[in-house]
Amino acid sequence: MKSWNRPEVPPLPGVGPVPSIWDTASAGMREARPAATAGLYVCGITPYDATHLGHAATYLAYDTLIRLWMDAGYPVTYVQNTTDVDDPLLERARDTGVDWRELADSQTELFRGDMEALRILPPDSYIAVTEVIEETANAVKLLLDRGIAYWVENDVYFDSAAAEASTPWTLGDESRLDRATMLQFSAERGGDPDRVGKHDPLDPLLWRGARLGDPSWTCVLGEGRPGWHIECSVIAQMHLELPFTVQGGGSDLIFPHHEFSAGHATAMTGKPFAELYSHAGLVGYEGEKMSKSLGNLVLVSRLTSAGVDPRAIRLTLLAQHYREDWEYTADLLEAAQSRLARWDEWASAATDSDSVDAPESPVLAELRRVLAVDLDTPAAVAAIDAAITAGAPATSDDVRAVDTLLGIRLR
Ligand code: 5CA
Ligand code: ZN
Repeated sequence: MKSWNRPEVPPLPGVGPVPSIWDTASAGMREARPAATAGLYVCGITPYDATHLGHAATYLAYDTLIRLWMDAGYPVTYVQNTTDVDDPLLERARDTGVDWRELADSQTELFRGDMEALRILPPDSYIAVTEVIEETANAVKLLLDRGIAYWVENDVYFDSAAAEASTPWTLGDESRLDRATMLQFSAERGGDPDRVGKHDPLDPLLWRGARLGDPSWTCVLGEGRPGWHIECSVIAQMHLELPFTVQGGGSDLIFPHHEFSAGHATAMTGKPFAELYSHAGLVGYEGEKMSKSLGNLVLVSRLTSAGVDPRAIRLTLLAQHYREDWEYTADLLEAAQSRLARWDEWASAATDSDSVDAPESPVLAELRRVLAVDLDTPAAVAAIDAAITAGAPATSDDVRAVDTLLGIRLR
């Protein structure tokens, strides 16, 4: 599927450090040091009600990670999916009387435009689930043949116990949650722990047999469509070498989604899925997690069409640490707008330092230092504020560093 246009990332003098990030699976800070090429998979949107500030914050976190890898001299292969066929999307299409494909296409297009406006680097492979139905069905067939999946009526489930017995994956490896929490999250996040006939209430759906009025495809399993976790498992395996460097997404995906995407992949390949499992905090609004189901959304496109500079939206998000849960308020956007004006003024008086051979400026050194420790964008923002307050005139390298590492092109 078409991705979106890539913003320019200017080269900087010298080389940045390899970033470290928090790893959910080992509950610690780990150096995200790529083998040769950095491999990144970030779970994409389910295309309806795109793009709210929670989505934008999550994609911005991994955009920052990519910028740091590039600055450290690593090539990056970045893969993202779009869940263009799934229960909530189909439900929305039915409720609004829109064809589900049309809904998915138009919302994906809106998302592309928002990502471009925010200058978020595009994935190298942007893959819709409907593009990999056959591959997914084959993957499920493989798991059935190996005895790691089983039928319940027309549907196929992953057999967690069989996977634990015959593969290196263990339930809880990625999420580190106790069983009671897993059961709760399974019920809240698309699972069906109460389905009769499953071997374990936590076993997730791999394949959903055709239902009347539901889209379905004919393949090795008969008629149906993929379950949720298997889609990311298959798409990642098609475009990245396992284990790839970082699996990313919002913290609402820790369980069951990332736990089982990894479990499915390991069951298929015998290899770990990713080296690191990274999760962004959730953005709230008016006291709740910003979510499509609650409808408390602040959409990027609504802000930009009201005339808000997308750079101010980006700066609002950068001023928060990606791993914290936080709540959006209009005050935060206003603060970012004033900050952006101040930064623009600073940049407009920049003296020419130029040339990639010049030594690292103090501003660049500070940005590199703070960002390399768990993508500390608030500290990077504070460093620019401090340089301006200290009255140090900007050099063109400083301005370029803000562009390359923070993705904000000052004027
Ligand atoms: N299509 C699946 C992933 S395979 C999905 O979760 N789609 S989504 O549209 O619900 O979310 C897209 C991405 O945004 C996911 O990484 C999700 O974790 C993240 N996300 C959703 N809501 C928020 C929020 N309020 N704050 C931060 N990130 C969020
Ligand atoms: Zn996913």
